[in-house]
Amino acid sequence: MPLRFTTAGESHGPALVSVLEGMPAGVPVLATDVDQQLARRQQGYGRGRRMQIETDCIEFLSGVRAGETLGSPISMLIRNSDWANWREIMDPAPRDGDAHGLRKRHVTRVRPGHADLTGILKYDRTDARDILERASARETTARVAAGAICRVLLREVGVEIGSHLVHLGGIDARRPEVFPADLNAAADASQLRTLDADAETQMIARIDAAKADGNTLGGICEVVVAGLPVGLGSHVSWDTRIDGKLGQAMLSIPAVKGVEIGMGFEAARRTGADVHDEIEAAPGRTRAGHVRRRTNRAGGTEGGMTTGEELVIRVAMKPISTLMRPLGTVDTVTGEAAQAVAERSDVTAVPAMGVIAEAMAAFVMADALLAKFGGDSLAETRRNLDAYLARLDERVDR
Ligand code: EPS
Repeated sequence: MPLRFTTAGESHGPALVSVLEGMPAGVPVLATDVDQQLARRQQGYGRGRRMQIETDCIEFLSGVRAGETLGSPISMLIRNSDWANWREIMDPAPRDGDAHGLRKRHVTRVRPGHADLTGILKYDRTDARDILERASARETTARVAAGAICRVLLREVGVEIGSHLVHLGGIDARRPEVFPADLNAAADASQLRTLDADAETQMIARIDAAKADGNTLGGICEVVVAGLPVGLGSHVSWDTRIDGKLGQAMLSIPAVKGVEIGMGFEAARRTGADVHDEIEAAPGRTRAGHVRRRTNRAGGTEGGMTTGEELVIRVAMKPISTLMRPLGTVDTVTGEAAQAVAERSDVTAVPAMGVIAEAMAAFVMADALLAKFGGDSLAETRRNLDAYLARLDERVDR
């Protein structure tokens, strides 16, 4: 069964729901495994007041019993604390509105860069709240919940995922030559999830300046996946290539506009000799097929498959489109020129985006792992993986 997940819920509705289907039975999961990831997503300098209102945690509704997955769909509920303040506005029951049928806190001064305008035109709505409540990045909480379960499966087979922030609002962070042993422990210790303390100080000053100016900032995070076996994904068809799956997953994160794997766009500017990673024998590196790339400019994929080197993905997020110093727009009811609505929002959410990108990477890699090794139970998945690794060993023993 392919691994898939879906989410439901509006930003100020009663709750979010995450449903993950196709996870084998016997994966040891606790609610705290998920809650820890949700807490990581709530961090980051530059968030607005909403993150003080919420303390995200899940309730398992199905699919987990006595600390283990059952193989059935795993559904998780995450309540929105802020709903208490929005009951009337978000009430599913019909309520009288004004002459246009608009309720309190309606949005017609659509924000440039947001889903507001395109959404109301496509779905034929008058109030952009009908669009923005779902377009809100609040939805990513439910993605992180699904990703947290995928992450446990990966951990069980020796795969670890981390991330760090490499750019914010025009300031680059220095990338260390060698990553700390626990990348996330090091990144999470920083308010911006960056490994460069000097850059962090400058970034914080830039966030403060943007806030004072009613402006917003974007940035770039790097996701690193270690321990993957060679051969996840496939060269045989366009929709089995792992690079394509990662691209789709990352570009689906709200406000993400770019993805690079390994050297990414820079590879287009260099010659082949300066791009491709030379290969040498490395007995004992079973997961990479007993070889090593002298460099990892490819970022862990060749031919749409994992190489067994670290997977390195950079994800670029544009500045948030809700500005407290609003941009010019049109009021979609009156047709007149207006200033866009200035709803409460964040100045930047790039550190959180890194955690969301980790979750999306966890889903893509868990899906690719199960596509190759299958298994209705974790033990069966492991047996199949072990048999494959044994075959990789056999090839060098010939
Ligand atoms: C968001 C606006 C803000 C953010 C929100 C995303 O929420 P609110 O409108 O309630 O102030 O805090 O992010 C989250 C709630 C979250 O959990 O990440 C938006 O418009 O996208």
